[in-house]
Amino acid sequence: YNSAIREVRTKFEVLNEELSYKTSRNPIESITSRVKKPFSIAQKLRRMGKPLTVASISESLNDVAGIRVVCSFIDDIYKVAEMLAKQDDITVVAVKDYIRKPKPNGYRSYHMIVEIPVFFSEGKQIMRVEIQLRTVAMDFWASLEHQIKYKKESADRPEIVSELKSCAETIAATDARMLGIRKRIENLEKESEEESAKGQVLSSPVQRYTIE
Ligand code: 0O2
Repeated sequence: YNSAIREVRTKFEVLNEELSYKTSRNPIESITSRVKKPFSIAQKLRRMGKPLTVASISESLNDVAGIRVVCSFIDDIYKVAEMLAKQDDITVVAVKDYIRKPKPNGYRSYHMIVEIPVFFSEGKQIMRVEIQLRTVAMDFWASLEHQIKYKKESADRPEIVSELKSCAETIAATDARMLGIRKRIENLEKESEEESAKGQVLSSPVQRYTIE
């Protein structure tokens, strides 16, 4: 599972490096990963009514290898997810778009389950990896929500649930505004480049005359 994580991580790092040259900014802010702990694996298998065997882990669990990709803007998530999905050694098994359709508690992220071949000494093995893509803002909410809610019954009180959801909506609105600001700046830059290109065309006959 660690090897599968390494393969997928490298793919995202390569995409980030290439895109940062093309766009002069980093679409990916950070990449973290984890292999699910044996205790959590056992708990999940028991919950699913599956036997606690190695075969059962690889057949029933999609999230033993998990990688979290934190992007700068919402459109970066869809861009890098699409670029990964197009790679011919990657098979997308499932997608859950909790950005277009957030969870009732306000949770937002783009989840993908992918299969990737990993080459070991005895041959090739197809491994599954769960990828969570989210913005910095979505990650901020999910991390804090996980910390304050984890195993705490009082966190299920309706007023707390609704306050957390309202925070998620404020954060989502800010994400959308930040994307809007970036796009406006990009358009202004493009306009000014076009203007200066026009200026060069207008002045070129004079320059040519001077040179002749
Ligand atoms: P950990 O420690 O992150 O591994 P499936 O996995 O398909 O059987 P499930 O569990 O409903 O079904 O999958 P889903 O909805 O894709 O969510 C899996 C992971 O997303 C969770 O992993 C969390 O990391 C994250 N997640 C989902 N909902 C929430 C949420 O409401 N709040 C936060 N903070 N994170 C969420 P695990 O296994 O719970 O934990």
